Amino acid sequence: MARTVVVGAAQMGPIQRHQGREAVVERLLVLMRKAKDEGCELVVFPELALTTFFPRWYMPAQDEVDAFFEERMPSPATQPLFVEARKLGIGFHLGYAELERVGDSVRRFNTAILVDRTGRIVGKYRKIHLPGHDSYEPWRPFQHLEKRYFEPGDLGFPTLSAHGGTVGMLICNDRRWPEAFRVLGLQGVELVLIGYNTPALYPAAPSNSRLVDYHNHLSLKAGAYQNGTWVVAVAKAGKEEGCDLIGGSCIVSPTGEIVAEARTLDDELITAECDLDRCQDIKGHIFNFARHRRPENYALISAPTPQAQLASNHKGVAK
Ligand code: CDV
Repeated sequence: MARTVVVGAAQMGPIQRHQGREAVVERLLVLMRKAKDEGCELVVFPELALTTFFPRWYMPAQDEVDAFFEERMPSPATQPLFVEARKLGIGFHLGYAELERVGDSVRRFNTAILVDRTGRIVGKYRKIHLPGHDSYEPWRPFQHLEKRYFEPGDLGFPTLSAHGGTVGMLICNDRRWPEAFRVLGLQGVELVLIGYNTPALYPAAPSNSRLVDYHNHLSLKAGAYQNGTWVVAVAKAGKEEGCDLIGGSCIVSPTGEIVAEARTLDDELITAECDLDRCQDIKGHIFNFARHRRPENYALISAPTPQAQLASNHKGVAK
């Protein structure tokens, strides 16, 4: 029996700071219903999809930061997503800022969840590669304080059985790291769901800004091909609080080809029929891990970064 999943990538246009959760959830519901109308059984929303991308600001008061976090999922504001998913019989993937209280301590993560077609949370991933910096850097046109506001994910790179296949999640900067894709690939992943918020300007190396869209697709296509997996990558795009975010949401086949791509920087749904059995064309041949991998030569990959490399990374401006 064919294992075909119709997936929707629900790109979002910008969310301004004054826009509340309820208004954002309304937009997500419109996209979810459209996905259902177009035959999707799964719809994928971006990273930190409920608020503006707040790490662009330095906020000394923790209360101000915490206003962007969700202590409960679902919450009264997000419950309509779960209710509608159940009513429509559609799964969804959602990125949000997660605040977890354990006794007296508070932990904060950049998180994504997978919700099944009955409205039940069946998977969670906490972003591991946190880009940016942890203190205010006045030279930047905007901040990128993910290292200040989140701690690195503590769940590893899990996969789960869903939609007839093996599903994994990455969040934004993770997609640039072959190691992240490979750890999913080694678990037989067939569908990788990724949300992102990527500024069009890369302040630390401005001459690379012209390549931001290219590097987005390069990473997604390489991750898909090298691991024989479908990839669904979804942006929050457009001019958000004066900061331009790239679009380019896309669905990539296991051969590394983009089969659907967003054309706007607004709320936009793209869809594709993902035949999970096509993963075998790659997994069973050119990237047949069991036959061709040589892990005895890869020890450096999982060892701490060598001293010589650390020294060269510290030359120039901090990134
Ligand atoms: N949200 C992100 O992780 N954004 C990074 C930017 C800062 C480079 C990204 O990798 O797209």
